[in-house]
Amino acid sequence: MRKFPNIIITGTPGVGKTTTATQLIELAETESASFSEKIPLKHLSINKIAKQHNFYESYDSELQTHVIDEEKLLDHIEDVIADGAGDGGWVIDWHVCDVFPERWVDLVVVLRCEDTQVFYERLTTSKNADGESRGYEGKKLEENVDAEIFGTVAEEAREAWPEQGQVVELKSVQAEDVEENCERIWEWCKQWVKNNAEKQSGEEEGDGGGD
Ligand code: DAT
Repeated sequence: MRKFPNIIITGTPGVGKTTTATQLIELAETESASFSEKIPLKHLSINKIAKQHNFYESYDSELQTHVIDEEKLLDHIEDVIADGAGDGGWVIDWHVCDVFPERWVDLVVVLRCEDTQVFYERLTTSKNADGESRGYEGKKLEENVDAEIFGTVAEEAREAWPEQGQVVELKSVQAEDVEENCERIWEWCKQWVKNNAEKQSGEEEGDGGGD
C-alpha cells in the first residue's frame, strides 16, 4: 500500500496544470520541513515522458498534435505508479485522465478557467513548459476552447472516478488561484497521509489481535 497519495492534475491544455503541479511540489518541499513527516511529492509530466520516449502513435495534422500510444505509456509508468510499486506521492500532469486505472489514483483535480477571454489568450500567446509559444489556432484552438466551456475533462474524470469526493474542480483563472489551489491540495495530502497511517496501524493491530 502507498504511503503517500497519487494525485492527477488534469484539465484542458492551458488551464495551469504544469504551473500548479510545480508550485504544489515546491510547497510540499517547504512545508514538509515543519510537518512531522516529509511528504515527497514528485512530478510526472506525461507530455514530457511521451516526448522523451517517443510514445507517439501518429500525428493528427488537423489538430496539430501527436496521438499518444496509451498502451506503451501505461506499461512504462506502471512500474513506478501502480499498487505495490513504491511509496506513491506522484503528481500526474496530463490533459487526459480517464486512461489510468481507478486504483492508481487517490485524488483527481480538474482545473477550470471559466474566463474564456483569459483562456483564449493563454492558448494563443502563452508559452508552454519548454518555453515554446503555444500559438494555438484554427481547429485546435476552437476545440480546446469548446472543451473548456463544456467541461469535457471534468465529465470524463467523474465518469472514470464515480466515487464521491475523488474528483474536485478548482478555479484557475488568476495567479492567486494557483496559490490557493496548492494550499488546498497540500492540506488534503496531509490529511490523507494521517488517515492512511491510522488505517494501516489499525489493520496491523487487527492482524495481531486474533488467536
Ligand atoms: P497546462 O499545463 O494546463 O497546459 P500551464 O501550466 O502550462 O498549463 O499554463 C499555461 C500558461 O498560463 C502559462 O503561461 C501560465 C499561465 N497560467 C496558468 N494558470 C494560470 C493562473 N491560474 N493564473 C495566471 N496564469 C496562469
